[in-house]
Amino acid sequence: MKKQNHSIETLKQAIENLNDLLIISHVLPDGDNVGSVIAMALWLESAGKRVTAVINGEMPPYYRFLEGADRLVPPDAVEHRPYEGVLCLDMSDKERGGRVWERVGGEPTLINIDHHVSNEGFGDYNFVWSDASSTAEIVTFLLTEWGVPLTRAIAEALYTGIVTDSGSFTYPSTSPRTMRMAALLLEEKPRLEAIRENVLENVTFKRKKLLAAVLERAELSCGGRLCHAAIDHDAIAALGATGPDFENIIDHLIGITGVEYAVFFREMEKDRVKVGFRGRGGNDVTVAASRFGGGGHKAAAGCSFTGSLEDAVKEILAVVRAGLEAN
Ligand SMILES: [Mn+2]
Repeated sequence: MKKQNHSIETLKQAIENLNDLLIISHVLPDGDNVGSVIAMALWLESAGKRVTAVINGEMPPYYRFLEGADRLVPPDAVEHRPYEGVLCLDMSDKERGGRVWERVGGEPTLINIDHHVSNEGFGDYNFVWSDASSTAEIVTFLLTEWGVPLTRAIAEALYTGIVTDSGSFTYPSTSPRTMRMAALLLEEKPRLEAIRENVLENVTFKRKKLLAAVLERAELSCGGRLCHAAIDHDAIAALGATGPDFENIIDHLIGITGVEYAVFFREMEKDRVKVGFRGRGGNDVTVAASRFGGGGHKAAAGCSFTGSLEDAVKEILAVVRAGLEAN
């Protein structure tokens, strides 16, 4: 059962009581989690806390320009010791933190700040707004409510998080509050051109080649309403593509004229397939994703499949097609 949110004041008190914090987010880092982690780390460090901020995977090159990005350490570099608190940002559940938990000793207070619909409140303190565009939007709200002065570096990190997670303010989760939070951040004059050049218009040759390989494998079905593509581990290895190269690649499948449902299959290793779902036109992709143990938002979800790439495609598309044909 979903737990109720703690009040803004209770949450602030909980964080202020902690002097030694680990800040973590989900594996396969994206703009929202990198931005939110950086913003919280910059604030808590300036407040005199001992802070270990984690980048849970390879730092995507697009976010390296952010001030504070170089303070983030990979899970392997996290000291294995007790922590007073773990601040979990943009994580639908505890497991999304992956291997970093192996480094966490003691009985830390867990603080959970997130915007995923499937987040049931795994923290000792929870603040989950499933209607927010991004965790960065929530962090902006909390920091300003708490009277934390926003610096340019904090604003840039959070603005990047909102821009990336809201599809540059176009996803349905974009609300008047999203714009109000963005307006507060703009007061600090984040370098918009740097955000555009680094985040929105900065694609490596390798990633373009990966996109070509994915589109080469794309197939339409259900009268053109469904588009899927599957790429095996050997092809990925031949391209040298890694985690960050795959970010948003599925948008190129859902963005095809007439397509209202997209599924992308990426073979991670033998018998493990990562599956991404995107929907539009009212399709709720969490229905299929949750059937396979995953979750996410109505328009964007994911799951991990144990079994061959072939079986993943067969079994998951069967569920998706049955859903699509029913409406
Ligand atoms: Mn997010």
